[in-house]
Amino acid sequence: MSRIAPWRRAALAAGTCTAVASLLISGATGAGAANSAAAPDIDIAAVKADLAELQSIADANGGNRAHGQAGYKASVDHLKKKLDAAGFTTKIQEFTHGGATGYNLVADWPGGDAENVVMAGAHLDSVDEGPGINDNGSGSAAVLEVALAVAKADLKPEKHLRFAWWGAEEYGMVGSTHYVNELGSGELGKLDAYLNFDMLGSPNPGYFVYDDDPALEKVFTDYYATKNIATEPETEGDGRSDHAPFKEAGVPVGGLFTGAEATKSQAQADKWGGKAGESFDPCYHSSCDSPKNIDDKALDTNTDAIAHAIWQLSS
Ligand code: DTR
Ligand code: ZN
Ligand code: ZN
Repeated sequence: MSRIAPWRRAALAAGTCTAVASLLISGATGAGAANSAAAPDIDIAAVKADLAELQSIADANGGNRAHGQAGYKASVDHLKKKLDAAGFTTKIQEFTHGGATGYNLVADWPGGDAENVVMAGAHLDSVDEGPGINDNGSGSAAVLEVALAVAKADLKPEKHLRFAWWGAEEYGMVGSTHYVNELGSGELGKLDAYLNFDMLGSPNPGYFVYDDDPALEKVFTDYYATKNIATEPETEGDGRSDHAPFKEAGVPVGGLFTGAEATKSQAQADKWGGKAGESFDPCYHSSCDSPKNIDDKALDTNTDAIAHAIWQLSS
């Protein structure tokens, strides 16, 4: 049972959660944010190198990076090593599911107001069928490279920054639910935003922006507008990824998605290219979800959008 911070419960009861969220976020998107340094461009080559390393980890561990398999823990250890070297305070949170131990990796960037936390996350586990490079090496690598860019810039944000990589999402957001339930209402109440990134490089990409919180949605839609990229509200995934337990606990959520098993409409093909009727990701949950199953432009653009949101929301 997830907990809701008392003041958030009151807000939810009064139906003013979005207004409260907008109030919380507006501080980050107000005049002060306009003066914050712009986020750096994240090198897509670094993201692709992370994906190659995740593929190698799967290759060396039975072909997957699934919960309960050696490839998943090797993925966690690989990312933790990079984050520790960059100066993050990291923690591996264990949980059990299906008789196997699962692991969440949480990395805090030292500094910022601990009472106002901006968090970004992605699930690091794959399905048993394959290496899970788009689902969800893409989100995991994008969040990793943005975190490493924070460290490289030695960012001193107003708000505290926290990054997380979840276990056992494919079993029903098990790792992220465990994290939310263990966090406690006091700490949950400090989360101004949780941003989720699951499948950012689908080969026939759509640019879908989570529409759960208007203020967070606007941070992304405004960014894509500057790139002349048309977006659509993300509606397919309600309750289907790691933002769900945070939303249920009253935390404002946002995020990005490029499409899974759904097929592209003619209107979407007109907007984004490709053919109507094509699956956004024909290798979804399949053994062919390898680095070849990535649209570099989509992954590059989405990674830069994450950096923009992190810089803006934490300033
Ligand atoms: N649950 C994700 C895939 C997924 C399907 N629809 C959405 C919408 C938004 C985010 C993710 C997804 C998975 O299979 O990991
Ligand atoms: Zn999946
Ligand atoms: Zn996923």
